[in-house]
Amino acid sequence: MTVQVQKLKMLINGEWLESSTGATTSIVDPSNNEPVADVPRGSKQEARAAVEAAHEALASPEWRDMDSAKRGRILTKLSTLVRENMDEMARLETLSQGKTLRESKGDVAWAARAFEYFAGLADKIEGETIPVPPKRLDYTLKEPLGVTVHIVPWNYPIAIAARSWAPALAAGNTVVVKPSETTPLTALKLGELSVKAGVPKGVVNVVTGSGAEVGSALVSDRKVDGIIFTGSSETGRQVMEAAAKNVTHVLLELGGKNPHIVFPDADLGRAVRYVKDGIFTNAGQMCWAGSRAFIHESVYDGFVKDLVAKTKTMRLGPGMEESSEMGPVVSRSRQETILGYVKDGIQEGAKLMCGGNQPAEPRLRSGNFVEPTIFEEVTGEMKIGCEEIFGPVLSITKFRTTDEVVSMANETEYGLYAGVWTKDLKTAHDMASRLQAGVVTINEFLITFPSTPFGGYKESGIGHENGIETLRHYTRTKNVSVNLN
Ligand code: TXE
Repeated sequence: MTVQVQKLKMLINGEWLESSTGATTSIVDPSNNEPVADVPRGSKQEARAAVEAAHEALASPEWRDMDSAKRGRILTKLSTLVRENMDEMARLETLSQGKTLRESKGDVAWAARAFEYFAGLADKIEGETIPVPPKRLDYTLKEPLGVTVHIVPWNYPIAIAARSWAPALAAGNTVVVKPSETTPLTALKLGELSVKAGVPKGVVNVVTGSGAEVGSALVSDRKVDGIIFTGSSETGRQVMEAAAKNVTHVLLELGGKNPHIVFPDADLGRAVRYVKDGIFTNAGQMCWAGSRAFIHESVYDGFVKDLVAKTKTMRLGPGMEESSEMGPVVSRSRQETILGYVKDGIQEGAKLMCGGNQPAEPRLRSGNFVEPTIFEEVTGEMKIGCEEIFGPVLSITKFRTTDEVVSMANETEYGLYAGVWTKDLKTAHDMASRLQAGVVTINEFLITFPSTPFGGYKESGIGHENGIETLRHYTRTKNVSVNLN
């Protein structure tokens, strides 16, 4: 298929601009590494201009004094526009990120739902009155935080952009979004749709460019009031350090090394399907991937046999092809890193059950494909047992007792997501309370709604995305104390 290379611009202060340096970045299709778009490579200058535009828009009567119900209506319109443009947006996502079209459509639908959910909250952000001694009145005002910077990664470009863009606007903030340098296409489209939906000039800015230049300039800017970052723990630390210099509020969503725990009484057929999808969806490039599976010894052999058999039948292929069940990983360098982890696993003594290579099919050689891979006999000391691989590699370990599995599951530095498989209510809730993870799912996996809080324990992050709870990150509380004497 021949793809017309699109030449795109970035959105700053209501205008579509090239980089002041004239530099561009070529966006490539991970299934064949052919160019699909040219995007401006912004510089510090554009980062500063975008923050300045957002800062001015914050004080403009058009936005500052807008009825919160009208903000809600704009977000509803945006949600509708996202739905109307679903096919094009899903195509853009798959072309640059690699995931299957079916997954991209799911992500675009999720983004539309996020705008709809926060549209409904825009006029329900309330302060409170607080009882104080007589002849006094005390109340709180919930004000917008200010200018929020959103640093978005490449694994869920549209969904992750939407989940912070939506509450930020609902609460009356102005936003500067920096998409990943590899996958900026859907964020630019979302910028275009925001303007169409009626977002005033400067309220939404989308600056394309590298993390090292544009990202670091944005997170170090003194006029920024909040940073919402999703990415690696290492970059998250750098963002936090930069934010500390200006005492800027941060919301961080970082990595994960998430366990499935399969008890013998579980619906094992269902558990096999979800353990498989929990690591091979999005070619495993997910902070919430179920990259470790702990299986009870009494059902271990049958479970692993079934899982490996089902995994071996998976069809790899370009995300644009209907028949593909798993697409490529996002870049050559990610492919090399993942295959490096496979070598480490073999060297450290884990047993490779399937996959572990690039696929042999000649037509897939030009893309960044990695076979769905399963290791067993993995321990928490092995690299593949404790580090975030961010690829289609599952580590399996046998367990005997509940105490033992809780201790193994909690052993890593991460604590984002965990899946428990059992029909026993007591076991389910006992595990929910003992697992160190921000989200625990029971007989379910890879599920999150715009209405349910999502955040990590330990090095998986600070604060929560989604749900009413996330609005804390987008508002300031002002206390007003009145003397009525
Ligand atoms: O992430 P980075 P990378 C994890 C995953 C993956 C690893 C590396 O383990 O293998 O991170 O991926 C921007 N100041 N996750 O290198 O660098 C960058 O431009 C400000 C987990 O791609 O964290 C991009 O927009 N911004 C994760 C975003 O940060 C900076 C999703 C993420 O890039 C910056 C992605 C800087 N100094 C990777 N440097 C998840 N939690 O889902 C980079 N960026």
